[in-house]
Amino acid sequence: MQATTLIAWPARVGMLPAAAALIIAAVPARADETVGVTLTDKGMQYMRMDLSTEQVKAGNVTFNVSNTSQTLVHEFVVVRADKPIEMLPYNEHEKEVEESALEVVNEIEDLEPGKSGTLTVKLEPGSYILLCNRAGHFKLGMVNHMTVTK
Ligand SMILES: [Cu+2]
Repeated sequence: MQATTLIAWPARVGMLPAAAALIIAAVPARADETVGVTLTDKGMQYMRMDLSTEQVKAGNVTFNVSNTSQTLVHEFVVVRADKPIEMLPYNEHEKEVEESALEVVNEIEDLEPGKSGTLTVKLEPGSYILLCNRAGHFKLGMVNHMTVTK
């Protein structure tokens, strides 16, 4: 047991720098991140947005968005915002968040019932709010937040 260790040790040390260089070359600076998004409702009674993770690393982030609704069209909007969800500017008349007053990164519009959509965006570190901005849906709870780290 001891003899084996003594023979193997120098050989492994000799290989280390080459192996390490290979690994550094093969791994990209940032791995892309994927977030699963599930949009759920019981008509206009109850809504929610669930995320597979609420924290990702900066870089390319792909959202795989599923609209599980039987009847309603939803959308998926990515907003960069440091403020809490309750503090987003809201238009009571339109029953919508004021997107024009926000830093909207990108969105998937008109996701039909039972359909899925994909959105890839490049995200800087910071706080983000993800929401559906169809009339009334935000206030019914189709919203969530996500943190992007360095
Ligand atoms: Cu919606």
